[in-house]
Amino acid sequence: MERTFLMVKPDGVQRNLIGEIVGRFESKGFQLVGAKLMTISQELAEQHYGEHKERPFFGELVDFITSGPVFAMVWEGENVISVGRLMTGATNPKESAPGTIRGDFAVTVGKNIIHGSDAPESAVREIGLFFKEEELVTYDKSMNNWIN
Ligand code: YYY
Ligand code: MG
Repeated sequence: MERTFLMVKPDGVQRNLIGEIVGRFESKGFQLVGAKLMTISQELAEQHYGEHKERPFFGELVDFITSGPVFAMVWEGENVISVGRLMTGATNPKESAPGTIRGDFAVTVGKNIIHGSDAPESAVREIGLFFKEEELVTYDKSMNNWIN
């Protein structure tokens, strides 16, 4: 089953949105297979956002993502990577549709509440950066027969 890495960023944690965000993915029918509240080190932040190293906002992005605890998660389900991105909404909240997490809760691109992997390769890479294999729990939910 497909997996993705999702993370409530420091602004989302401070704004008490962990439950709201977890609830949306649970209600949708995806399955949580790993989660932890943690503070990201400078090194992990630079690795996670490595693709943006040359971008002008890189320094601010790393400062922001290390500025307070985040809630890191792995979710599983059919098409969870692309659907997770749809539920997250456009990167810049001024373009995120209402009904998406960023559309409903964020105003500015620098504080856009949530991270989600954008492709199968980045999902595998990001899950590996944040979680050890033994921290991920594979389990059956009988409810899945009513979803998939
Ligand atoms: O994957 P996603 O988070 O939607 O966007 P990315 O293009 O990967 O950028 C990562 C992160 O960087 C974004 O969530 C906010 C920040 N950022 C920014 O501060 N300013 C920009 N112009 C673009 C992105
Ligand atoms: Mg991205």
